[in-house]
Amino acid sequence: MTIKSIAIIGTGFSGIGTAIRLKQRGIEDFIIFERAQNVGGTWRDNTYPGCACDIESHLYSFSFALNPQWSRKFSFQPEILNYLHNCVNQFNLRPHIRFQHEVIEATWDEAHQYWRIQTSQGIYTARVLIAGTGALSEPMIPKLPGIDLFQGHIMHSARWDHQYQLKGKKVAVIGTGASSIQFVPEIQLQVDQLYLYQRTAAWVIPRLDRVISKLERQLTSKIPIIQKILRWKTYILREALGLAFRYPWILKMGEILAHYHIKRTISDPILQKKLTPKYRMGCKRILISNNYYPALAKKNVEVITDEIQEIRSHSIVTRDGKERQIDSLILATGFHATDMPIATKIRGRNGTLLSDSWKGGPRSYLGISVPCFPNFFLIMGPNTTLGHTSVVLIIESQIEHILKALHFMATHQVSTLEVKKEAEDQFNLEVDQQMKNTIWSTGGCNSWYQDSTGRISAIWPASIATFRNRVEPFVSSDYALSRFK
Ligand code: N01
Repeated sequence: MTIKSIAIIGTGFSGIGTAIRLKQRGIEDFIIFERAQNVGGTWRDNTYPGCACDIESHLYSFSFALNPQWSRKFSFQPEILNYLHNCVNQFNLRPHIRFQHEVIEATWDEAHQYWRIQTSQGIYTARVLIAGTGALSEPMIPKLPGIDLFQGHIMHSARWDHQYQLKGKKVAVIGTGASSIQFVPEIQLQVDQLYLYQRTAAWVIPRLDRVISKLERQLTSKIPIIQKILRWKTYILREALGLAFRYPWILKMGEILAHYHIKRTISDPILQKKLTPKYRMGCKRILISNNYYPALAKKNVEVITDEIQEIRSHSIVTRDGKERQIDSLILATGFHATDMPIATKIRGRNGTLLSDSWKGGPRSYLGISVPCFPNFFLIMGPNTTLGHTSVVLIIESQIEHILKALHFMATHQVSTLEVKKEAEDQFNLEVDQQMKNTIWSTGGCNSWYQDSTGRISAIWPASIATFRNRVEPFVSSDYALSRFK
């Protein structure tokens, strides 16, 4: 069995970005496991109508693979997926990818000092394991009473069934987060009746989208510096926006805008009230849409805020005793974000499972390394999600750290690198201190940024500049090292 230097799990932005940067450094001895038949991660899996990015494409793309051809300010899913395909082709990554290879379990082999990776198509070994599986890969199916007894059509927003015709049907949607607000206006046009079950109203502001003209695209193609300037402009504006999450009084202005957005688009005061959030803006992801509220005001839509009591074979019953007959149930209920399923598949020293070591409260050093898990790197690990800007910036910083770690290993004959517990504790202390006065701590909401222990372990509490300064340097003294004998 040949031992690979590096194994990567996943071909989303994290896996593809890592592979590109490895190749740019002249490293070819790596393999990528992908459970699906094609690349793209969450942008492959989420194909619901209206699926789009709420961050500007010039920033939601790699700095080392700029795309001058974006057709809109905020791209739709097919264009982002196409971009990822182009990256794979441009950097010739396909020979490295093993499609339909689901990682069943990866175990650190202490005797041989490598990772033993059991996939759905056999066992592989690698000195270094990089998990690029992200936080939004496994759909969350809510444990609602009776959900298993539902006899109609059911799907999760991240696993859209395009064969099923919604036209003329009575459809229930559970959830009013980032995914829901994108597809609800699309399906409202087709369905006979739409019941939208809302547990918590979201803060929604206008989407300032626009088409990027052919002339603009030609200019960015011919004069690449223009695209870099556009990226910088967006980066700086979004960093400035990030201040609002740490100084929540600034968000008052956003709240005024959002209230106005509701009043401008909805005339029914009862519906206005239902859609007005009861927590501070920013505590949950701020959503952008121009067509969500107008869709909810249509005659074939009912927004239901009573708690779901039970799901029956063809209906949903709420606490107020009302039963609504439905043909189809769409779960827009998000993902297993803080209880990342990949953690149940990674065994470090002494066979310890990552999920057992986390015990429902994921922690790490820089969102990358975890004690007892040698030569293992996460991308988009704990405390790396963002509320204000592009996560691709986080991914790029983490990749830089990992590249430096790999370079250090190669130039210092290091066989294993394992982060020290003190370094991890220090990092989490810093994160928790920075989190204290942010809107995520004080905003009065429950969100998927909190884990089962109540700690906010999903989101990064500061700016990208702070993240870069902390993450991009490789501080070897934060790691315990052993060398090849
Ligand atoms: O999921 P969500 P999502 N009973 O977790 C409700 C990213 N994203 O798929 O708020 C009833 O936001 C839940 O209610 P509540 C982005 O990072 C990015 O929409 O918990 N309701 C909520 O309304 C985003 O944050 C883009 O009270 C239940 C909804 O389901 C992340 O994906 C685009 C329930 C879940 O909302 C997830 O978004 C789309 C229950 N038992 C998504 N359980 C970009 O543009 C859950 N809910 C980059």
